[in-house]
Amino acid sequence: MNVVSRGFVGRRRDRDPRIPPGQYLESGFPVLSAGPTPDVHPDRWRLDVTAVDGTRSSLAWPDLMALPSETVTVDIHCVTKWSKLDTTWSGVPLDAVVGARTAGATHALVHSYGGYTTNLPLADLLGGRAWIAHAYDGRPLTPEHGGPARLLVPHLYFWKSAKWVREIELLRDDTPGFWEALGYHDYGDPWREQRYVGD
Ligand SMILES: Nc1nc2c(c(=O)[nH]1)N[C@H]1C(S)=C(S)[C@@H](COP(=O)(O)O)O[C@H]1N2
Ligand SMILES: [Mo]
Repeated sequence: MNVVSRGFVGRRRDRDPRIPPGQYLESGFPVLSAGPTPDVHPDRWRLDVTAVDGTRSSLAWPDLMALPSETVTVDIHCVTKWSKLDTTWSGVPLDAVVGARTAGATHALVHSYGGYTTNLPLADLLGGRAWIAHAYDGRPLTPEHGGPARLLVPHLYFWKSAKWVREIELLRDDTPGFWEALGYHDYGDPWREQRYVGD
């Protein structure tokens, strides 16, 4: 590739190398929800982890808060083509949440309050690449963005980051979630533009 032209396009904000193909830079924070925002108070919030043998563990809000949180700055990419750079979240790594319960599992189906679901390979939830996020920009996560807590998986299209997370169901097989059953890509890698089935 020609070094001069690469330097030239690199100065354009909409060609920031952190923006995946087909995406544009968004500076606001759009709200995308397939249904109404559920009202989930931390007092009644619960996160269940269901293992492949059907056994279930359940975290209440104080349990989540007692786990070590990380603060991360990541880029997020919605399949509707906006990308937002340098978003800062605090959350508990999934490793600490599903950690010892993964025997026999290859995938997860993540369930939200309100009924939304999304599926991911278990490996994409582990290794410090996914969090149960409870704060955005140093403040508690607002309800429209998934508060009190949402999944954050920034390396996949943002529809995989289930808001109002309720349950992580560990599975021996892959099962499509809400958008995946409607024709969206099963995996959703923004760098490979995996928007729809067949991409
Ligand atoms: N429970 C739930 N989670 C969801 C969604 C939804 O409709 N319901 N929309 C997804 C989509 S398509 C995107 S782009 C992001 C949007 O998150 P935001 O509204 O905080 O920007 O949430 C994802 N998680
Ligand atoms: Mo999205």
